Amino acid sequence: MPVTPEHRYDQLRLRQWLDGRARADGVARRDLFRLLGASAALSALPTALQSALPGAAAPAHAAAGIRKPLPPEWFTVRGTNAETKFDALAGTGYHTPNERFFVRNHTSTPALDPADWTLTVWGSGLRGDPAVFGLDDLRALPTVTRSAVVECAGNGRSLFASQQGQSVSGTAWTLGAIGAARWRGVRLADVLRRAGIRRDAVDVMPRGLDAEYVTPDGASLGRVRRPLPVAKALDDVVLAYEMNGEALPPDHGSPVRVVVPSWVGIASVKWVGDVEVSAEPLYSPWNTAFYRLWGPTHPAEGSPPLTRQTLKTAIELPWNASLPAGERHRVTGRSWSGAGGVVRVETSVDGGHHWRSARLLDPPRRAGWVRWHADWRPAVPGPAVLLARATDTTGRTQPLSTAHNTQGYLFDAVVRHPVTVT
Ligand SMILES: Nc1nc2c(c(=O)[nH]1)N[C@H]1C(S)=C(S)[C@@H](COP(=O)(O)O)O[C@H]1N2
Ligand SMILES: [Mo]
Repeated sequence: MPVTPEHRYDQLRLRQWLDGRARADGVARRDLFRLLGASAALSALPTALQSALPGAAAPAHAAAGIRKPLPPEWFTVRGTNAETKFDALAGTGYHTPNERFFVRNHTSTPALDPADWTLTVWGSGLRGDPAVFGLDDLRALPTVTRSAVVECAGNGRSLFASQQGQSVSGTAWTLGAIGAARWRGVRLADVLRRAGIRRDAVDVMPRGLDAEYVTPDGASLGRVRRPLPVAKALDDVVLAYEMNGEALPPDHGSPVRVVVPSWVGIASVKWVGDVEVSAEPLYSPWNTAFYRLWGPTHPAEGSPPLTRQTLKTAIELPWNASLPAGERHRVTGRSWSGAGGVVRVETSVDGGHHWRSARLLDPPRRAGWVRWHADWRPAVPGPAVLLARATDTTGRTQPLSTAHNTQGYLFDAVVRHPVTVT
């Protein structure tokens, strides 16, 4: 089944909502009217994604609600979240060790006992009653292992400010809100079929068992949940219980999480406890108020909900790394694209006048990244800027700037990485 372009499905879904044929529990009506364009001029910008969280006061090696150790050489703590330092990925291989994988928590990592955990699949899109699966029931189904990155839609967000002078709301990630893992589990499609999904089901909404998310304004948006069109849900989505050969760690969704390859990280719901299968379209705050593009170059009513990730490159060096002059340095990095694999990476040390091909160490992989390296012998001491840009299987190359959007999603511009030649 082909995945319908999201903008077409979104228009249909909105019309159905207007006709009273879609469900939007926990979504403010004004957010839906804004998407319809009915009150675009009046609508306030969402403020719920502010990065000012109480956790900011915590020491830099701990984040409220994250269970695993966060050594400062591997992580930057940002509120309830922990960003992987890209230089901590140098030499770690293709997959990101679980201990170094970034964490994005709306609230806190919950303590769930795998022995009591169940997954309930329910809703108007099933032929009959809800179906309940325990972990053993999932383990009895055919297993699948998929390598995929999980990346936050806001990865790179701070570059809107630091590189383009634009203000955006949300966690000020640099480029480390991404990791690659081998996810082992079962196909969501197999579970939905066993639960008796009907042919007229349209949306599938997994929901997390972590606490309700309360915005900085004090509004509870309910538990983290986001609808997936049924075509994507039946395509390559995994219910994962293992990550890189280990039981899924608590911070990454233990005992079971959803993994939606190539899509924005919010789709990959952690600690999943139920999945609503609906014959009517569904909304949640995570496909209405958040995860759409608003800004001068986007439709007044906002873009369709974000689905695929964009194209990015990161260098595995600290910001302002010192590199001795007159020596050959092997600059390493990674590039990735939600639209398909990366086929070319080029670097420039003269502000983009000349570009040289980097050596790719991996074949292009859908939903994955490629590692690369390029040698550089800087002659003159002083500040310098390294540029690297990727081209993906669709032929798209990273641009020099990204069109602004108020929530700072999908930054894809070439990053100017400062270093100091000593
Ligand atoms: N239940 C639940 N699922 C969630 C989240 C969350 O806070 N709660 N955060 C989402 C977001 S925004 C991202 S980017 C990814 C991060 O996955 P990770 O913490 O395993 O790196 O999980 C997604 N799934
Ligand atoms: Mo995210």
